[in-house]
This record gives sequence, C-alpha cells and structure tokens, in this order.
Amino acid sequence: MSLPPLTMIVAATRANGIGLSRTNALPWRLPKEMAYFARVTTAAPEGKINAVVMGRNTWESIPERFRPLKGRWNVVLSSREMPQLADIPNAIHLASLSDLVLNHPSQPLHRIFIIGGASLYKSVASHPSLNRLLITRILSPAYEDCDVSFPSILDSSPPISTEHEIVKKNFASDGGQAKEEGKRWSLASHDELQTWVGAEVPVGVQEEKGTTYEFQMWVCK
Ligand code: FOL
Repeated sequence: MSLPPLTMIVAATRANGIGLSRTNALPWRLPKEMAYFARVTTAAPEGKINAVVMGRNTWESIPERFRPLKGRWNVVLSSREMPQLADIPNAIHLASLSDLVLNHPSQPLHRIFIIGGASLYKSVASHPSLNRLLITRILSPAYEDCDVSFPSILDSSPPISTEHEIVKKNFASDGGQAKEEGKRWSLASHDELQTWVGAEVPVGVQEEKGTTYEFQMWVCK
C-alpha cells in the first residue's frame, strides 16, 4: 500500500517568513486566507478524508477550539511523547512521516497536506513524494519581524504568474552512492489551481486588512 503524493500548504512572505518564534503564532490574521486553508485541506470526495500533517509547535499554535482541525485526519509528528493526543478522535501522534503507512484514518485517505511548521517543512522539502506546493504569497507589508521561515524550495517566486522553473538539487543516499536528482518546480496556472482544488479561487492580488497576498500553486514534475 502506497501513500498519495505530498502537498505542502503555507502562507509566506516574499522573504519566506511564516511566523514569530516568541509567540509561536502567525504574524498576520487573515480570515479569508484561513478560510481558503480550511476549505482546501478539507475538500475530499464523498467517503474519503484528507490528512493534515504537522509538527508539535504547529499543533500547539492552533487555538484549542479549532483542534483537531475538523473534517480532517490530524497527524502530529514529534519525537516526544504526546499523551494528550491519545484520546482525541481524528488525531494521532506519530514519530515520523514514514509511520503514516502503518496507520489509518477513519475513512480512506484522499490527500496528504503538510501544514508546517518550519522544521517539518524543512524535513519534507527533499522528500521524493513531495510534488505540490500551495503557497499564499504575502506581498505587503513585509512582516520583517518574522523569525521563522519556510525553506527556500522555490528560490524567489515572482508575485505574478510568469512561467518560471527552478532546479532543485537533491542529494539522496542510494545504496551508499550519493545520487543527484533535479526537481523542477513550475508555477501552475490559476485554472490548474482551481481544477485541483475543485472550486473557484480568487485570482490575482487579494487584500485583507491592509495585507496583500496571492494564491499560488507550484508543481514538481
Ligand atoms: N497555509 C495557509 N495558506 N495559511 C495558513 O494560515 C496556514 N497556517 C498553517 C499552515 N498552513 C497554512 C498553520 N497554522 C489554524 C490555525 C493555525 C494554523 C493552521 C490552522 C486553524 O485554526 N484553522 C481552522 C480555521 C480557523 C478559522 O476559521 O479561523 C481550520 O478549520 O482549518
């Protein structure tokens, strides 16, 4: 039994800022952007469920009233014990992503979303099954106080869609032989994003409470 491919979802500034370590929180509050996150990570065909995979800090950053994220299988990765997760329905604690194959949600799995934070994004960045990145690019303000970052998977992605490829060099250990693999990321069209999400997604630069951002999907071939 193999797993579906992995999709990362993140909201990040142009400088890849995603959070504030002091408060373990997002630097912004964008209700419509958060609604997009909830909609995209929840959407699954009848009878199936998506997994939202997160690290311990991210689990702890979610307000208690929203935990576990409803309608999704909540997978919390941590090397620590997390006894508080044992009694929560639709939530599971695992030591590593590879343990996912040994465990099952209440319904068959549809998609797997990696929802952060920085340390999990970093460890999944070179995973061979990672083939999609849903990034909400926060354009302004710069949120320069961010001190938690998304790894530079895409280098610098342009704010507005221009087809643009990035070669990512992976060094994977293969039978003791270092093997080099090129991963080409390209910005999908807005139509492709909507088709994948299965719903309309606002196009172009969005504005909420003085913050501007854009929804993007990057795919890896
Ligand atoms: N990806 C994107 N695009 N935006 C994000 O804000 C985001 N946040 C995380 C991961 N990927 C993201 C991690 N942080 C909730 C809170 C923090 C969080 C993720 C989710 C949360 O409470 N979500 C509720 C919705 C709450 C609401 O409607 O205000 C949920 O049901 O998903």
